Amino acid sequence: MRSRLALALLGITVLLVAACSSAATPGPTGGSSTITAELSEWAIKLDPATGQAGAITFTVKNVGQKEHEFLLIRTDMRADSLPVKDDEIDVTAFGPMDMEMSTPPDQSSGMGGMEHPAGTAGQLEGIAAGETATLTVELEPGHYVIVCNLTAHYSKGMRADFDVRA
Ligand SMILES: [Cu+2]
Repeated sequence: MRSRLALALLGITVLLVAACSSAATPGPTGGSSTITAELSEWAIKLDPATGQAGAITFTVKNVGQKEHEFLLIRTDMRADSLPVKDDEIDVTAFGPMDMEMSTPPDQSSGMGGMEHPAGTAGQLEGIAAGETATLTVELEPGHYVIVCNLTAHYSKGMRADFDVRA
């Protein structure tokens, strides 16, 4: 009985610690305009996880064994609480990223080959194991998430929070 309670308390403590460490920790310094991202099974590691508003270059390394992709989404949601549909993130749910509302989300064309699909702020597709790709995007201050949206990769842990400071 007693040890059960202790275990339960321990579980709660672990959850609290996890919640705290995954929350954004705003610091006094600005972010970086060059970010290194490491993709693997099943994680996305950012160094650093804070960018400086303006042109930001991501150097994306696939250090895993499988092909991955890099998808940047602007949203206030945390990386681990995005809506999942059919084992993928429905990026069109985030709406067009551009300030001008000229291009509504297009349901028919799909994601293939589009450089800047509705709902994303940038993406790199089909990064083979061992490959490194780069992406430079103009970003405004705010919260972003980075995911790999290949089937089930997000759910397995390929997601990261990313903040951009003014
Ligand atoms: Cu992946």
